[in-house]
Amino acid sequence: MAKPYDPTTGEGGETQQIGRGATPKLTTNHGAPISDNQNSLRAGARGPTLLEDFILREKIFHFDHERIPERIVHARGSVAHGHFECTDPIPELSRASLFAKKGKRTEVIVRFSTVAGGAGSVDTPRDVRGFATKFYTDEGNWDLVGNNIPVFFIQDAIKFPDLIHSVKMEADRGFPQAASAHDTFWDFVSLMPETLHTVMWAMSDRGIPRSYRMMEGFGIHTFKLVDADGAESFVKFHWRPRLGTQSLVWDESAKLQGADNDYHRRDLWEAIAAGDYPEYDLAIQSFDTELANSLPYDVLDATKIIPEEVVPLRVIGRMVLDRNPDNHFAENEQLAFLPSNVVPGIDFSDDPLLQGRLFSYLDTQKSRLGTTNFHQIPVNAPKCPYANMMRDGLMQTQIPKGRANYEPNSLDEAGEDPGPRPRADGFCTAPQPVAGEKLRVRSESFADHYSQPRMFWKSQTENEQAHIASAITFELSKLALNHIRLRVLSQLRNVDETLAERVAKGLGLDLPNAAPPAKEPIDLEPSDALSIQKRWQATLQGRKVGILFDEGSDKAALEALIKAVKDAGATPFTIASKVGGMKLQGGEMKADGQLAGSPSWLFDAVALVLTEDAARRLAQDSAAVGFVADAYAHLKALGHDEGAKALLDRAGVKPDAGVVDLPKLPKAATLRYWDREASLRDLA
Ligand code: HDD
Repeated sequence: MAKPYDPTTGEGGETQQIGRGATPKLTTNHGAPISDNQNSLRAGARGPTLLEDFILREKIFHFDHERIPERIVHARGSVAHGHFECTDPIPELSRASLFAKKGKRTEVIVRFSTVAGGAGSVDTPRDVRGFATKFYTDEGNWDLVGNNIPVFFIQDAIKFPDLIHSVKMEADRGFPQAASAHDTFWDFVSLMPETLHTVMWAMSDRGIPRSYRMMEGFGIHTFKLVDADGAESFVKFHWRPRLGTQSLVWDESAKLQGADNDYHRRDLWEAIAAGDYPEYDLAIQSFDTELANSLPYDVLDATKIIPEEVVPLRVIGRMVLDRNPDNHFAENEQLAFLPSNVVPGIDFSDDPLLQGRLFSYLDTQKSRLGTTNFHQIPVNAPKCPYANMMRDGLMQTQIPKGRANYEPNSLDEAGEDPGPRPRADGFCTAPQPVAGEKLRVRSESFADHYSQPRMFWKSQTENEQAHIASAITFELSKLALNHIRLRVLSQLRNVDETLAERVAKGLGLDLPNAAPPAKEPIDLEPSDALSIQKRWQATLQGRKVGILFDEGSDKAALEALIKAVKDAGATPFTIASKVGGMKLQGGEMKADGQLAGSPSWLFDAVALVLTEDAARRLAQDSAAVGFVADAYAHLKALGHDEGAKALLDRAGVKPDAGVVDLPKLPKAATLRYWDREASLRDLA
C-alpha cells in the first residue's frame, strides 16, 4: 500500500504532485488524474473554450494567485539550511538548551538580504544586509534577526516607517530602486543625526560586501541571558565568517549590477552546491549592569556599539550552512522571522527599538502569509513538539484532537485527555523592577549622536576613509536639492572636520556652519576591529579566479594554474572568446565562459595565459581590454605569462606588487592592492 502523503517531508501520497517522492501521475489539486496537459477543452478543434474546463480553470486560478505581498523591507533575500554547534557551553550565563553542551547541534535556516530593494532587485547595491537566523531548538524557535552592521539608523521603533519610506523609491515617481543616493533618504538623515553612525557604516565598504559568506552579522540590540537560577546578564551577539570579511570596490559593485543581478544569491548557492560550506563563529559580549553603567553611552541605544577592546568577544559556537533550499517560495518567501521568538535562557532588554520590533514582525506575517497559522508552514514550524489551546483560523492545516480547547479544565477526571498545561520550567521573563511616569520621551542618555561615528571614522585605514568620503560625495552628488547637501555637511562637521571638508570639496561647495549638537561629542578610543583592511584575512579560500586563454595558449601552464588555484581553496573559471573549444599548444580545451559574458568583475583575481599573437589580437577587442583594465582598476591581482604583454599595455596596467607571473598568482590573489587606487581614481 502507498504511504500517506506527509506535508512536512513531501514524501508519500499517490496523488500528490509537489516535492520529493512524487509519482508520475499528474492530477488536479483535488486528486483527479489528468489525461491532457497541453490543450484546453473546446467546442470543436477550432471552436471556443468551454467554461466547464475545470482543469484549465484550476490551473489558471492557482497561477493568478501565486504571489504573496513581498516584505516591506528585506524583500530580496537568499536562504540556506545548516546547523549550529555549541563549542563552548555557557550554562553559567544562560539556561538556553542550545548552549548547554559542547557538541550539541541545532538545526538552523539563515536568510541573507538587502534592505531597500524589491524582491526582483539586484544583489550588489550599497545597502545594509540582513543576516537572520532561525534556530530550531528543542525548546522552540529562537530567531536572531540581525544585520551585517552592528548598529541601526534609529533609536525608537516609532521612526521605522519614516526611515523606510525615505530610503525606498520616492513616493511620487517610484524610483530609484534599491538605492540610498536620493533626496528623501538624505533629507531624513540630515534631520535625524542619530542615523549618522549607521550611515557611516553603510557608506563604508561594509555596504558593498563581496559575498554573504564573507560578511559579519550582528544581533545589534543588547539582549539578556538568564541562567537556571534566574540570574541575568546583558549580551550582544556577533557572527564572524570563517572566510574573513571582504568587500567589493564601488565601481565593481555598480558594474556587477549589470553583469549578474544574482551575484550574491548565486555565490551562496554555488558554494553550497560545491560542498564549500560557509561557516561562521557565534560570539558573545556579555556584561553586567555595573559595566553598562560605566560606559559613556547607553547599551539600550541601538545606534551604539561596545567595542570589543572594551568587552571582548567569546566564541561559543559555529554555524555551518550545508544545504540549499529545495523551493524558493516555500522556504524563502514563506520564511517568517520574529524577534519575539526567544527560548528559555534568552530574554529582551528595554531597547526601545527592540521593543517595537516585538510587535511589528508578528503583525507583518499576518498580512504577508494571510493567516495566524503561518507557524504551521514547514519552514516556520518548530522542530520540537508544540501544543496549546489555540484553534481554527484561516488555513488550519492540522486536525487538533480532543474535547478540551480551554485551560484550565478537568476533563482528566472524566478519563479524557485534558490537553497541554504550563510548567514551572517554561519560559519565564527575567524579573525586573519597573517604575516611573508614563512619558513620550527619549532618554538623555541617548543624546550623543556623533562620538561613535567619529570613533568609526578614526578606526579606518586611510584608504577606507577615502572610500567613505567618496561614497558620501557620490550619494550627495545625486541629490536635486542643495539645501539637503548643506545640512548633511553641517552634521558631518560634528563627526570629523576633515571628512566634512573632503565631501564639501568633492561636491564643490563651501562648508556650512556645524549643526548645534544635542550633546557635545567626545573622543572615544579607535577600534581596529571596525576596519576591514586592518583585519584582512589573506586567503584565497572561497574566492574565484578568472583565467583568460585563447588559441595557442600553453595547455600545461593553464592546467598548472587551475590546479594551484584549486589547491588554494578557490574556484578557477576559464574564459575564452569561444566556449565550444580552442586549439592550444599541447591539446584542446573548452572554456567555462565566453569572454563577452564573463567580465572580470565576477572574479577576485584574474590570469592571462596568452600567446603574443593572441594578446595582440585581443588588444583590439574592447571586452578583453575591459577585462584586464577593470581587474586592475578594481585593485585585483593579475597573473600573466610572457605572451600577455600587448594586452596588459593596451589596458594601461603598470607593474606593481599585484601584477605577477602565473605561479605567483595564488599568493598575490589573497590581497587587494589598495595602494594602486590613488593613481587610478579621484577619491574624495
Ligand atoms: Fe526589521 C524584516 C533586521 C528594525 C520591521 N528586519 C527584517 C529582516 C531583517 C531585519 C534581517 C528580514 C527578515 C527575513 O529575512 O525575513 N530590522 C532588522 C534589524 C533591525 C530592524 C537588525 C534593528 C536593529 N524592523 C526593525 C524595526 C521594525 C522592523 C524597528 C518595525 C518597527 N523588519 C520589520 C518588518 C519585516 C522586517 C516590516 C519585513 C518582513 C518581515 O519583517 O518579516 O516587520
